[in-house]
Amino acid sequence: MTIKLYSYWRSSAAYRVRIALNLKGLDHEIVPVSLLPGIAENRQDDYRARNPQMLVPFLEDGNFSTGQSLAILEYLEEMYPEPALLPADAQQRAAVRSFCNSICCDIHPLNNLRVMRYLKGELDVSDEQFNAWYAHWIHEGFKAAEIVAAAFAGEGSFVFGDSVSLADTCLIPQIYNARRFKVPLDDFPQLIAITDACNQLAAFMQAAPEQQPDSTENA
Ligand SMILES: N[C@@H](CCC(=O)N[C@@H](CS)C(=O)NCC(=O)O)C(=O)O
Repeated sequence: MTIKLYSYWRSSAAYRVRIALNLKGLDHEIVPVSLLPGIAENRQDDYRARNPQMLVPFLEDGNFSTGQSLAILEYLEEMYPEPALLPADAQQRAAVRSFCNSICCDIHPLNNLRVMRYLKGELDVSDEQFNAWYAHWIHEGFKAAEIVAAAFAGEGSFVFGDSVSLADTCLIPQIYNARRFKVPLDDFPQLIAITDACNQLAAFMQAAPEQQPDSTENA
């Protein structure tokens, strides 16, 4: 049975899962869900019935379904363990999960679409204030991520050395977001080197926002 991923091209949470599906070589269908104001397919009844949180990504695998990108990544890892995206050693696994959480729990939620809309809409913050908010949380998170990744710099091209892991699937979409909002990344040379290495791999290239069926980037 084909795996279905409900996704929006610019959703970095969905981008994490797209990378993992590709790295694992899993046959899957991308089902685009528009998050654009005025369309908001994620808020329509049929999508809400599927995912009451009304967010992407959302994964269906046969009769099973779940939302939340980290839960999806862990599910894929347990159901389809090869190639492994978590190390065999429990302590190393904890380190990878910690890195993932630092991005997915401590950066992304502060800068995601509904937070941005609330800041600009209800709170009426200026573009300048908004950009400062956005860059602040990226910088706070990336300062720590750079130190973690730099410790493995001599050991390979990825966050944790020579094996691609869930850490890379979480980092690269967050770098995409930072670049999209023109956040200076000069202080994070190791994160950029990792991003360049990952983006040479077909699994990452094919998961990129501009490669998605609903992308308007090249329209
Ligand atoms: N913690 C969730 C975050 C998911 C999330 O925020 N998705 C955004 C796109 S990146 C979304 O669906 N936003 C729609 C909305 O806020 O209406 C995860 O990791 O899956």
